[in-house]
Amino acid sequence: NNLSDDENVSEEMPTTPGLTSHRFSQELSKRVQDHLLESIQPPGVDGDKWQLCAEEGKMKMYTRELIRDGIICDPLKAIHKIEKVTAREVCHNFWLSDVRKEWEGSVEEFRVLEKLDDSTVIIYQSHKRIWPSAPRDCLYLSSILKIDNPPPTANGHEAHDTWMVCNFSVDHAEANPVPGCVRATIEVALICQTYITSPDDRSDAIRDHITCDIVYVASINPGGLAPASFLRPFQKREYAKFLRTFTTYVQDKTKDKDVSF
Ligand code: 16C
Repeated sequence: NNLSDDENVSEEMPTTPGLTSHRFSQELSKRVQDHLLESIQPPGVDGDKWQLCAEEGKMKMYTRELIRDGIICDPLKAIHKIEKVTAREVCHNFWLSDVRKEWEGSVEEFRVLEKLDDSTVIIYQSHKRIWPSAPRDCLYLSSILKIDNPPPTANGHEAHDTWMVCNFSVDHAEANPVPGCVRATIEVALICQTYITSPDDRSDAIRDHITCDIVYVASINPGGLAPASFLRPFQKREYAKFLRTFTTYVQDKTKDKDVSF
């Protein structure tokens, strides 16, 4: 039996995330509730506002057109199913600063500005420049949470566990605007649920019987004008690249390790 609860988890891994209080607690909790009410819903349930824009294996990406003050801010919702990893492992690798550069290809500079509690940090990051646009940076709070009472799932099965990472733009005294750099604002959530399938192939390795359902939602305001003909295909490509790279990264990283629920 290679099941273990806490072995193999980095020391930075919070054991009881989301339980302390800090100056963003209320805002965080409101956003988490909204994600659990809305973001977690499969596309199609609320009047079909989401349009399927890409499909790759078990990954489906949906978007809808949204322009704010002339700026394209199309939100994205992606759903995915990956084998042999748990919700905790996926969320942990998405949240943990130490491994960010191992999978996040768009980041140039990355700094943790403040640690609000064991599961919540404020991050400044700048992104690789897309010529001839102005460079972009962003400043956001990032929190990892275990969700104890998730809403019933649309697939009719009960998840073994539910984890979430919630990222959203905040202000911070140590990250004043950088001259020449356009600040993007973000609202991102990664919601993951572990399912354990019954062993029908005689394999007794627990990892072979684990599946993780993923919902990833992102609303990014790039903070300045960029032509739609460039931005829409660019976003689609970059989100797909991220989902592919990140999920493969987590699978590779965990495959020889004990399972961490
Ligand atoms: O969620 C993701 N990553 C997290 C950790 O980094 C975090 C990230 C948020 C992304 C913030 C993006 C801000 C502007 C991006 C500038 C684009 C640079 C790309 C360079 C590529 C060589 O939650 C995964 C994020 C996946 C990112 C997809 C990219 C979406 C593009 C958004 C619009 C960019 C406008 C650029 C204008 C020229």
